[in-house]
Amino acid sequence: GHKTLWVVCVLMGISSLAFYAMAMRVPVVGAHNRRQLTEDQQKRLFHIITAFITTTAFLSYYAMATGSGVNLHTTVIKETKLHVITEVVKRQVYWARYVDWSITTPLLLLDLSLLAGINGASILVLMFSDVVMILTGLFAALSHREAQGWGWYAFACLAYLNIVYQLGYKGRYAVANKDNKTTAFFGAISLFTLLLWTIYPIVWGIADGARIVNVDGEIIAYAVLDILAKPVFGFWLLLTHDSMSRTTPSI
Ligand code: RET
Repeated sequence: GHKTLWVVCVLMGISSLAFYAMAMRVPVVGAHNRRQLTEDQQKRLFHIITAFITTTAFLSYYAMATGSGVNLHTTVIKETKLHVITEVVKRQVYWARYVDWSITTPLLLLDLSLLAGINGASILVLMFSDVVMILTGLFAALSHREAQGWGWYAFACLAYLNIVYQLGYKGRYAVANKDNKTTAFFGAISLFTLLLWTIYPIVWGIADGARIVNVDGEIIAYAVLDILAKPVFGFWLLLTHDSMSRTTPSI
């Protein structure tokens, strides 16, 4: 478990450096005209947002690997009618994940929103639902009673369904105004995102919630998901976006 946390920490650090280097290579001075300047600034925005995402994950994995982002949490399993607790279960809760996710998942949605050209109000709705999803997920993880925890989990799932709706319908509607390449690329990367994100609540349910999988298994599952959702997503987005704006004239 511990080794995995360090490996991901290093990977996130290296990806961040790569994204900052890529951001610096986007020219913002010496543009030929105003439109070119705006396009370069927009491009740099994607690079910066994506670099922030992996930087946050780097810090959170550093916290988890060194043992500062984790708490030993007690859940009541059995109690008598007079509320005498007769059975508890203790498990590590890596709360640093939720701090990471509350910053990075809105930024991931911002990347996708800017790609699709979703309007400001819908971006706000997406980000609000996202923060609700992560914070109610944190409350689920920190519950001392199982039923209470599943209640929070249900609220988080509702918020997630709204994200799927907003991105799936509003996103597709907005991107239809853009060129064919952008539409196709948004279709692919948003599908990748939604499929990947759907695995998180499943892992949570099996590991954190039902405790069928132990803490080591949980660490490995989230590690794989986080690498796909952040560095792999990031390189895919930036490299594709770079090559698209080189070949398609923007109108
Ligand atoms: C929780 C538990 C409660 C129910 C739901 C969840 C969803 C979490 C998601 C997390 C995505 C994280 C990403 C991290 C980036 O690296 C909080 C697990 C619905 C969708 C993409």
